[in-house]
Amino acid sequence: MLSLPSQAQQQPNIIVIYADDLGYGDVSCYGMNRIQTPHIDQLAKNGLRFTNAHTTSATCTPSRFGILTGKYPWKQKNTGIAPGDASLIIPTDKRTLPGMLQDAGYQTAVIGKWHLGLGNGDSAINWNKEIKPGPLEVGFTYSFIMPATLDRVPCVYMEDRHVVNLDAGDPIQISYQQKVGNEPTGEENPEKLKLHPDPGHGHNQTIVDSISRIGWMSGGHQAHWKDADIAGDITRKTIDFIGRSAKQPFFIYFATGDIHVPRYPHSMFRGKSGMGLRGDAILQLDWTVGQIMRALDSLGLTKNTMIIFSSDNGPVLNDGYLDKAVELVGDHKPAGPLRGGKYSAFEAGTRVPFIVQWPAGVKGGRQTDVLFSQVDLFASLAKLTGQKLQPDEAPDSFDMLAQLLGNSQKDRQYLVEQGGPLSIIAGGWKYITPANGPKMMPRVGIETGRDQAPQLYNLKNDINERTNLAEEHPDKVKELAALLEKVKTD
Ligand code: NG6
Ligand code: CA
Repeated sequence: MLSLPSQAQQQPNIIVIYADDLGYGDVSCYGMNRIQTPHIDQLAKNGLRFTNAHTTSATCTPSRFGILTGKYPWKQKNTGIAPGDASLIIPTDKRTLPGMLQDAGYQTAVIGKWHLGLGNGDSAINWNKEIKPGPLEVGFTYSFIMPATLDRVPCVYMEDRHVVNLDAGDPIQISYQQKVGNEPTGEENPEKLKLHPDPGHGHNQTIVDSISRIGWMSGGHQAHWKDADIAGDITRKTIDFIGRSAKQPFFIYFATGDIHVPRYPHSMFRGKSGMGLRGDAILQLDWTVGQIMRALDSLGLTKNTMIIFSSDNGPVLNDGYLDKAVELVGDHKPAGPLRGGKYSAFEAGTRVPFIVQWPAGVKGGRQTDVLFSQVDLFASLAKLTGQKLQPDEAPDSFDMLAQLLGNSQKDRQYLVEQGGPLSIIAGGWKYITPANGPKMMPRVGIETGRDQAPQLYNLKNDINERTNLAEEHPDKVKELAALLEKVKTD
């Protein structure tokens, strides 16, 4: 067992690389063999690879809420997938994970996808003026973001409180209710598209960079991002921030848009995976990770930087665009051995790749089956950096520092998953609460995990959740249902 890191090492730089919609089986160190992800594999080789780490939820906004607040998102209203004009859903009167690290002396940055709303909701966001509250009001020293998600307007970057590159003579207007301005839309002008939406999903509103999106936008032409450049742009911003902050501890929440739709990676990667744009986006994601590792190396920061690599929810092939992800997936299993996918209550919804590399504090080349939740990062990193949590802070976050560093194999006592219906895991058993609704989401081709009857799975020997043991073990069902009720009111 490693002893606790020395004083000097207790304030490592911390970079969370948060991929979007990357499945448990989508990188080669988790079983992908159609393409290789050498940089992500290198993290695993130098670090600790988790096989049983979870997001709080099977979609993006709630998982991001969970990681940054240390609170289960389903305990607060309005934490579902946010439209691009949503107001900020993170309370500004409680410490967040980055705010706690600021108190510990860190420079903190969010770079990449935000998708947690902006503004206080008193009036509609005016994209042409200063916008707050936002990342800077919830603990970040610096912010360079895509405000929502790549398939939603506004398709512009924001740096701190302003849209980047905005021409005052071409103001931005956004609506999720009706068309604004005269921009072409996917519905009216499909001939202008380089990537077509799947008619069953929508995504056929305003066209930006020859891709139609969800929502309507006019103006801001000079500020529009180019999808093929996003990975490079945010990687550059990250490396700049590392360079600027190299002398003090820094925390970067690097939320890449890969491999969410619309997938339109740089020409360096397009057509390179043989799996269509989804596979190409995985190659781009791996490149991004490599660039960040290289920058750390060149500044001599690798040894005392903790890199945490993970994803916000499980995989989906067709999430709205005809990008051939379904046709070209072949024998690749994006969720590895797991059942379900993004949106699902089955394991693939929330069990994701999770790797920790920190040469000064984590012995490399190891794997752990310990049950871990991303919501635990708050309390664990507070422990690491010597910050005391107040009773009302990060209420659902457990101190799992020893597990994060590979010094303990003790499972989280229980873990709640949100994939539509809630589930709870404890002692290797998983209970999915009964829920009405369809068993299948035909548009995305994913099983919801819903059933009107209680479901109980023994994950120790049935990781694929095939045999419902609820009838055989009514006492277990009762015990887990009661535990979940207790957690709900904690
Ligand atoms: C869904 C969108 C999907 C994606 C998702 C959010 C439709 C039909 N589907 O509602 O395309 O945007 O929301 O993904 O609109 S997430 O990873 O940001 O949660
Ligand atoms: Ca996502």
